[in-house]
Amino acid sequence: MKKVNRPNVLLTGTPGVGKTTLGKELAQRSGLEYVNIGDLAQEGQLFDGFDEEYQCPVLDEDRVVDELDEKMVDGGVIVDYHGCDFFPERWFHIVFVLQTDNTNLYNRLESRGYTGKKLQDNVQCEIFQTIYEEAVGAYKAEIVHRLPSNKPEDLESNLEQIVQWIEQWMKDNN
Ligand code: DAT
Repeated sequence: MKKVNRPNVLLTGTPGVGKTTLGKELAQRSGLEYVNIGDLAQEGQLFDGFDEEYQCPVLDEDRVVDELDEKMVDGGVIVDYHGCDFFPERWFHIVFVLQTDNTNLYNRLESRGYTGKKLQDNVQCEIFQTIYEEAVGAYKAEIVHRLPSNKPEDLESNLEQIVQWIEQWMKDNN
């Protein structure tokens, strides 16, 4: 990977944990570019089939990777997605897995309109730390960090920590 002067940050975790909220605010404060994979796929129709069980289109992971690679190679991108094992490992300098307490997450997803199996499965995904396991399986353990994402104070402290990490990374790499 060519040398870049700004890092790429992955924000991942179960739907509803607060990736988008954190990612957009982090982009404002750090000047890095925010990319929401769901939106990118929607805009470019980067789908491959339809999931009958969850009633949603299936992401075409290869096309997402192709679409983003050039931008990622330049650095300075914050990526937001509820999965992480299909991105090239070389893309990310740090990975944050956001985590939310069950009841809290249940309420957030319910107010988003999730019901039945979709609601249950997502809460279970969080209980079993599925995305954290996926992240440590896909990236070096030392770049994967868990962040609590329950209350507004968590958002603020996560923002401060990540902004500080980005600033330090840029000092060390420029
Ligand atoms: P995601 O992008 O992971 O699906 P989101 O950013 O859309 O999640 O957030 C889901 C809901 O939770 C939304 O109503 C905002 C709220 N939220 C996010 N972070 C929070 C925090 N730290 N404290 C309280 N509520 C939060």
